[in-house]
Amino acid sequence: MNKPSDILRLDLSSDDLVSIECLLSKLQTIYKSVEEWTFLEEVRTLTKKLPVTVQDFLSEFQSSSAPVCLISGYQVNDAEIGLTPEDWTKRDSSLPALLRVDLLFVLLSSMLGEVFTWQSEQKGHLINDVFPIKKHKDQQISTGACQPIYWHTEDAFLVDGSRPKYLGLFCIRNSDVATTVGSVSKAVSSLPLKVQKVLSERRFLISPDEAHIEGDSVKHPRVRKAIVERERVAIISREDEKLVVRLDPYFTKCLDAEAESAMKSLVAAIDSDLGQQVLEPGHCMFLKNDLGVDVAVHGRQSFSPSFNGYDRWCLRSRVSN
Ligand SMILES: O=C(O)CCC(=O)C(=O)O
Ligand SMILES: [Fe+2]
Repeated sequence: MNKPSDILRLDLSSDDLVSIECLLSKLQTIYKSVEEWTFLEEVRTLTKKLPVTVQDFLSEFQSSSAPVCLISGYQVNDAEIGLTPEDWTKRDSSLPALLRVDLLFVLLSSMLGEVFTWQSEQKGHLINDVFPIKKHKDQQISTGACQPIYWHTEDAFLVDGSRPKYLGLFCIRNSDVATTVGSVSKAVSSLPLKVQKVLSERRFLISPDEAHIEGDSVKHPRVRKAIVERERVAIISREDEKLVVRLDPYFTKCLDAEAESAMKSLVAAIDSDLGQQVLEPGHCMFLKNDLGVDVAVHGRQSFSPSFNGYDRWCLRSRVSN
């Protein structure tokens, strides 16, 4: 994953940018938020108005074996985007520059499927904010900072069919904090068949991560179910030619010594080929999160937050089939 060629890339041309700006200006006169139901009803149709190069690129990503893609070139106007909020309740989504980014991100994400969210995280806002929040700074959570986020697939604790198929990250502001990315398929295929078999057996327990168990989130049925029922799960399984993955070692308990050792081998294989991508303002990255010829894990380096309004800020989307 270290080689830049491992990530499928598109750098937007000046023509693409002009047509994106035109589209966003028009949409901005109609919709005041990406959460307006009229926008959400129309969004799949509106994706047809994205430049053909972008549509083709995202279709190619879907059908390719690449686990990660990156679209670059969009210019975020840092002065107009406003300060990085203290927490997501303080976000001013009506700021025109921020609304443009929200619209673009939901449009791009909707090319891959349906954007969805969880009531248990950030009060069910469609797009999650990823920036450091003071009270989370030392936690293993995307709104933390001082701990590296150990690599994972998103929502690994959730049952089959409810995890995001794709995860999107759109960078608004960053200095040089790297997102880590790794290929699960490469790592799995480097392991002996005996180890692969152990990983595909129900010998693991995955707990919800801290973002889902904050405050009253545990009241939400899916989260409760995961905590109360503690279902034994497999880390990998196969669906036709594809790999189904739920991998979050930080929150996983291996139920016997063989399972522990298989997990250790998988972790070492992923670590040995873990790549780093510094997301720059305007970068939009999508990861195959759950099912694919290859699936990506992602995480993040630690950093020192300043809480002065200029900390790193990304948006995150979850996309289903
Ligand atoms: O901040 C990042 O680059 C990724 C953090 C993360 O794991 C997430 O937002 O799901
Ligand atoms: Fe994540």
